[in-house]
Amino acid sequence: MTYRKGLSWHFSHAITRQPADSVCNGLRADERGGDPSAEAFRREHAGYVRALEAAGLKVDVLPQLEEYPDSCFVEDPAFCLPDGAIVLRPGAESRKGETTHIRAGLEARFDRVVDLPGEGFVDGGDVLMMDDEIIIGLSARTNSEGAEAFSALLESWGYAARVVETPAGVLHFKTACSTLGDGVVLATRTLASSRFFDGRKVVEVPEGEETAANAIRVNDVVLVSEGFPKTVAAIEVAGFTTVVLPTYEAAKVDGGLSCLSLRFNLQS
Ligand code: CIR
Repeated sequence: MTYRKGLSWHFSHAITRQPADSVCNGLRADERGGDPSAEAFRREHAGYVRALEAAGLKVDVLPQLEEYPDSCFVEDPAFCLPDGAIVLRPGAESRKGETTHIRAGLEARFDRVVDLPGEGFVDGGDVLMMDDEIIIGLSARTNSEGAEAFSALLESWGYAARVVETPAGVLHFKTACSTLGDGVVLATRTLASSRFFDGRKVVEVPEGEETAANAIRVNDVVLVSEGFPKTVAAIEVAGFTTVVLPTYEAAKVDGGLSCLSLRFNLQS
């Protein structure tokens, strides 16, 4: 695929969803953080929406869905490109029905909305969009059948896709890395030492701050979770402007900054 400047960070719109009261029942790998408070989560979410708006985006906030505790993590059931939106098939049983609801939000913004072909699974959290390729990480949520079908669909739209193995113990591929745009990647040491990013500049997340690897570049700024000063410094040294946001409630259910929105560019 040809290099498309800004594909991974130049956005005009975002779709988000108000966290439900049931977010306290959200999926998580362990109980160490306790249950999130829906009220505190909605406060953090409002700050997140404001930050996206301040970065220049028109943000849709879809209504809360009580029957789906993880539905505020809208990144997982879909993937957006300037050409259209793809409704994915999340790998967690309790999240499968989110697709019908996200489709309605996508149809309000996109003329072209298609379903992931076949029966395989892909979570959007496993899909890293760069400016010259799209990396799909196999994980507990994304299987080969889904990744291959998704990759073929992307290729038919003119995008280069690569399927890789997410390292063991990492929920989603993007739990451990993010694109900062223009070929620069933010990654934990585990991912940085993988061969996935050969030939690219990698900003390594300092040890002990691994949670901060899930950051998002949005137009002129990089949004980073609060509490990770060494990562903020590393991103700034690499030449980016950061905006720090609290994501304590999302973190209790394994969520981060990228998971809370679908970001896309509808202006060419
Ligand atoms: C889940 O396990 O599906 C949610 N509790 C967290 C989803 C985080 N999404 C993401 O990293 N893209």
